[in-house]
Amino acid sequence: MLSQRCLAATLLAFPELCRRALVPGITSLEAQLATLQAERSRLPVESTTPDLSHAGYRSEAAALPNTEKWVQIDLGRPMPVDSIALLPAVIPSPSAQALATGFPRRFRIELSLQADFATRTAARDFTSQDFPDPGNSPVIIRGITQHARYVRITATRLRGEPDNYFLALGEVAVCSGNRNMAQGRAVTALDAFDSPRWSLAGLCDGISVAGRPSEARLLPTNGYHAREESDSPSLQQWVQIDLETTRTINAVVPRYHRVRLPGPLPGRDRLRPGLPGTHHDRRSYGDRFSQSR
Ligand SMILES: [Ca+2]
Repeated sequence: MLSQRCLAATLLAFPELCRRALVPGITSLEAQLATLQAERSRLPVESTTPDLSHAGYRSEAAALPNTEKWVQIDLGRPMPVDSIALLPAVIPSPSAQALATGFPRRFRIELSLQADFATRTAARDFTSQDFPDPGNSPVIIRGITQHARYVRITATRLRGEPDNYFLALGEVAVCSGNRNMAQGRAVTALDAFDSPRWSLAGLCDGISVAGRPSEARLLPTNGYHAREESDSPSLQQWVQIDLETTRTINAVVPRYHRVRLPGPLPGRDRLRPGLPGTHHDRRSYGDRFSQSR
């Protein structure tokens, strides 16, 4: 004869027993859910706000703007370099908004197989005129296709104010294929301002205004690929992301898979924010990125 306690437990479990009997496969689904939750718990936490306590690299101050400063990255070994992204350094402002600082007015990016850059090749040269202030947005240099171990950014005209001109960058990503090979690599410079906010390592520590747009590990998939339309070369194709709520967009950073897209990039970066079913505020972000092509 069941005791009163055993009877009460059976009655309490009765709805659960009915649910399992009426929904086939629920045990299997629960096992899948447990597996997914375990995998999710192992993923890194993505920061949606910039870490302003680690702003990146900053040079020592110079009295005059036309003072040359440089910083370079050792990729560890020679490798193909396809693209380079410069992410501005940001610091807190009195209005609590992230304020970009120190992005060079004029600069060049050079590659070398030697640490002293005795021989070098130019990846890009923006020293003949002032480069537009990118604000908080990344500047992406694509189509480099050179072989190098060292990457040097040399500023020839600095931003700042009298007696306080300097070079600052929040992060530099050097991509070989779809991998950022600069993260965690050794950084050297002509000089460096050292403080809790600024450090040489801050140039390649993965912390920037863009959060963590890339990881050092090889991605497990190639990303999104539209259906192939070999008979319709002029067909427009699109893909969109639902952000679930209205958000301020500071930057859109497309990443392309090298094997699938060996030629010119589709759409020339015509990235347009919009509202579902409308053409409201379809302001193009193409110009922001085209300046670095
Ligand atoms: Ca950084």
